[in-house]
Amino acid sequence: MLSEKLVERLNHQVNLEYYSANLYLQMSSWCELKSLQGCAQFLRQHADEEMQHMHHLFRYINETGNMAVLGEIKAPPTEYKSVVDVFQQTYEHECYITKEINNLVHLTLEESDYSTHHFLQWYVAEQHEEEHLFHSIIQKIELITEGSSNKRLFIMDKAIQQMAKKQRRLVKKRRKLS
Ligand code: OFO
Repeated sequence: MLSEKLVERLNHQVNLEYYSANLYLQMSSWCELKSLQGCAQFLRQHADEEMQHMHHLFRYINETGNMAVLGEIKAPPTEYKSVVDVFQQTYEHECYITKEINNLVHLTLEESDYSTHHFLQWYVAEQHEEEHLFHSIIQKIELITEGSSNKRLFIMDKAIQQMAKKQRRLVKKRRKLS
């Protein structure tokens, strides 16, 4: 039995995951327009993952006999200074999501809701992976684009495309296991 406060906070997280999906999809559109197809593919795939995060939470709320509620989702930004800015913003966004997940986990302990506490451990592990992933992308971009020639930018895009392919294989593997 979830408390009202926890239902409200879980629904807030549903909407944040939805926003994350929209944010990454919007960023992919910006990348497409700059002919950075590798980055666009990576971000589109990541948007799909965020939708899975949203559905996972949505189902959990329903399974506990409560109403999952989709609220108003704010529009993501459409302008970015550069591809570094795009990935810097993804990293900052993931750090923000981690804080929100941690607050949720803290609330489950305050309310002795060990079932929801257990459920949220998947998100705790996922946030660790995602912060690491986006931080490593920023480091790679900074390394490759030092001097910022277009050729280097092209190499960087290819590297991100390879990461996107690897990520897709991992998602397929996870789906087979679940
Ligand atoms: Fe990017 O992990 Fe969900 O939001």
